[in-house]
Amino acid sequence: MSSTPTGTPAPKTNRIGLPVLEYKGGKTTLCAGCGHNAISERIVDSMYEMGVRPERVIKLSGIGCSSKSPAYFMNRSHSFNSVHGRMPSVATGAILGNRNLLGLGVSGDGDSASIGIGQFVHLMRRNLPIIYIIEDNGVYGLTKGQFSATADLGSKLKTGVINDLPPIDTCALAIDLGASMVGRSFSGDKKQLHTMLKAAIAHNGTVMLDVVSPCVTFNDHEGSTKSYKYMKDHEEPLQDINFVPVFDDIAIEYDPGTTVEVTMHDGSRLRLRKLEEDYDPTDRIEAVKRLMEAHDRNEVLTGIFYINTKAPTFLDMLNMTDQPLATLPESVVRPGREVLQQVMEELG
Ligand SMILES: Cc1ncc(C[n+]2csc(CCOP(=O)(O)OP(=O)(O)O)c2C)c(N)n1
Ligand code: SF4
Ligand SMILES: [Mg+2]
Repeated sequence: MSSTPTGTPAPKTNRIGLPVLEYKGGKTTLCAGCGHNAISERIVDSMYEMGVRPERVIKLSGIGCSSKSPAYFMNRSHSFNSVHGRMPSVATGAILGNRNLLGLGVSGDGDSASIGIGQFVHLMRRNLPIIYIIEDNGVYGLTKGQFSATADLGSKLKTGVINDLPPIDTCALAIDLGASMVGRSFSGDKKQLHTMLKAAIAHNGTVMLDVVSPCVTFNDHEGSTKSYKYMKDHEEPLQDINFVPVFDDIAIEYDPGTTVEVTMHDGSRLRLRKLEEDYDPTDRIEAVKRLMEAHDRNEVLTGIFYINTKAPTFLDMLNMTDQPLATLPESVVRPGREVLQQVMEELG
């Protein structure tokens, strides 16, 4: 290892010569043990490992605890905290304006599937190059835990209100609409999420990752489908799982092809069923079928469900120039007299 002039060992650097510190953000203000914090850590790790220049990244978000989280990673990157549910349109403008940027959208299940569903669906159908992460806890954490549109049917709020609507599966929706890389992970599965994020950085097109991210403050009560007790009552393999104390980060590793029960630090558990190794992630019909089957069995399927590396992106479709629009000279962006004349004649 090399050393500094003072003799202290130089920090380890990545392939572009930056230490991991250059990928960090501000100190989190989210609850200790919130799944969103673990996702931020995985983003830091994967960006560092992939050697992405921080200034190439634009972080985009809406409103919510999840949407606050870009403040807690990659301080050197560009950032835009938009209005609730409106991040997709801001992201579209930013990426169209400069296609050299690496867009990283961080949203919540409320931000994307409730108030923002209209913007979400149009982003997915355009295949804009962006990594779009939904930090999915089934509730509006920031406004004290109301159901979002991804909440499970029959789950109960602390107030006793029962959710009588079926959840929107954002992965099935994204696959149906045209996103070219779609997957689901769990904030506690370090290895899987880390690997999926690295693949996402390398992908050209819309990457939609729904990451189950427990809300330790509002999702651990009797009647919640995420609570420890609910899972204990419904899952036989509970006894094989060690209890993980609240506020401790957990890491799980498991082989593809297995189904495992995961006890989360908020006391709730998820059943994570990995896709088997011979699963064909290019078959979108099979992907949606598998997601629906998993729902019927109350299982949470994780992994890369669908990937299409050949789909044209929104930038291709619009034939966008490589040069950032703001730097184009007037001679290029201003139509000449003849062009204006032609337009006038066409209108006449
Ligand atoms: C236009 C508008 N409507 C409602 C709100 C109130 N509000 C703030 S955050 C939020 C929901 C956030 O939920 P989610 O996106 O799931 O994020 P989480 O806090 O769970 O991470 C709501 C309804 C708002 N800020 N703006
Ligand atoms: S309220 Fe829930 S979602 Fe918000 S920071 Fe706390 S644990 Fe996370
Ligand atoms: Mg939420």
